[in-house]
Amino acid sequence: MSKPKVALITGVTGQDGAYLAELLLSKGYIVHGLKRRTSLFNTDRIDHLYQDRHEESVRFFLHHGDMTDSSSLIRIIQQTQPDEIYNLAAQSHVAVSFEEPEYTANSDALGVLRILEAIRILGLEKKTRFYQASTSELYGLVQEIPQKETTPFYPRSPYAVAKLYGYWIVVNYREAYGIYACNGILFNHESPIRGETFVTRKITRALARIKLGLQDCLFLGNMDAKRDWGHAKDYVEMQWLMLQQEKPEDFVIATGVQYSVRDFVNAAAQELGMQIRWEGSGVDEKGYDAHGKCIVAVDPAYFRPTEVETLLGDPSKAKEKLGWTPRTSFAELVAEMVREDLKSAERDELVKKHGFKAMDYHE
Ligand code: NDP
Ligand code: GDR
Repeated sequence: MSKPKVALITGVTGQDGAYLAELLLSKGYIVHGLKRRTSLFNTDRIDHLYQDRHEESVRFFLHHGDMTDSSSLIRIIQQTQPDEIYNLAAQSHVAVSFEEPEYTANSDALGVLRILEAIRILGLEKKTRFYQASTSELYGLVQEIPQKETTPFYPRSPYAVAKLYGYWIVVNYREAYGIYACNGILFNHESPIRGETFVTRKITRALARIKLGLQDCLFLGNMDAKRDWGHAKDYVEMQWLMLQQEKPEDFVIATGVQYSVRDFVNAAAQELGMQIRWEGSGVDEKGYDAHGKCIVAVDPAYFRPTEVETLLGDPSKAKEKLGWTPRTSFAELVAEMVREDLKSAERDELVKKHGFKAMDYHE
């Protein structure tokens, strides 16, 4: 029997990390996940994968570490000797990056360098393959429609600028040291386990709660923004495939179809059997339900100092070389997210009915 491959995933507690860990375990990998210290449990998304380390044939391990702490990264890579590293850890919220620009640069830009240097320091250049979670945010103020691998970058946030450094340091270490390292330039991808403050999940969660009377109104920022939204579960498969090629290359992963934030609201509402009537424009735009109650409104607090208005990917290269075709349509993605958020809202409704306080969060 051949030895199982060993993978290290940074950001294993995040949306993509959880799906990727699940995928690699299903392929027989030994999976190590890097997890940062938090004051509350943050392993909700991977609890179903947890294996008691005292049991035999355990294949999933968690390690405490941080993208801002070289010593922890070197130690974990030395201990685990991975065949593949998937660098998914990041301060990944664009709006938050305007509030925490220095931390975002430290984790999202220098963090990438720290891992690549760890590979060099430990002499793993020929053994360890490296995947970097690059992003369509690099295109920012778009220079070409649709965006492909050769489209010039124009980042529009501290997050995107940090990821731009990450992108180029990967290219540089590949060329300078022959490391098998590649960038997946992934367009937005969502799922029922998407973070609650990204716009898609915020919408599906809020509308499900509004439907059950647990919330009054959904406040959003720029509803004209357009994105190319795919399903995270489909996208992590491409992350893995990029590391299985003969030569390391960078790939755009996208659906090639674009919708506005308002389109997403309409699709989610429809899924819940709600019809939204829109009135007004700009900051005065409002969405009303069938009883004339305002359930969607604009709050300029969610506007960004510099916005990315439109993103649309051209995944031709991935189609040709990786055999990529998105499996989940926009309508299926919205339906799945709504279904899961409706279940959570129903649970909260039940809890409330019995006099207990339901879980809530504040942005
Ligand atoms: P999430 O925000 O869901 O997950 C981010 C992960 O990084 C979490 O596990 C988080 O830990 C961890 N993390 C954050 N900061 C640190 C740190 N300093 N040290 C160690 N771990 C840290 O992101 P996604 O899963 O959606 O995205 C994965 C990656 O892909 C990110 O790098 C993101 O920027 C990038 N990306 C995402 C796209 C998308 O549409 N989802 C598109 C393109 C790129 P914790 O759970 O403790 O917060
Ligand atoms: P994005 O995702 O910035 O594209 O980054 P997000 O869902 O946060 O925003 C998408 C668009 O919706 C607009 N918007 C709002 N956004 C949020 N979060 N909350 C709101 O209330 C709201 N109202 C309107 C935004 O202005 C924006 O135009 C995501 C992250 O996963 C990144 O890590 C990743 O790199 C990119 O996708 C590709």
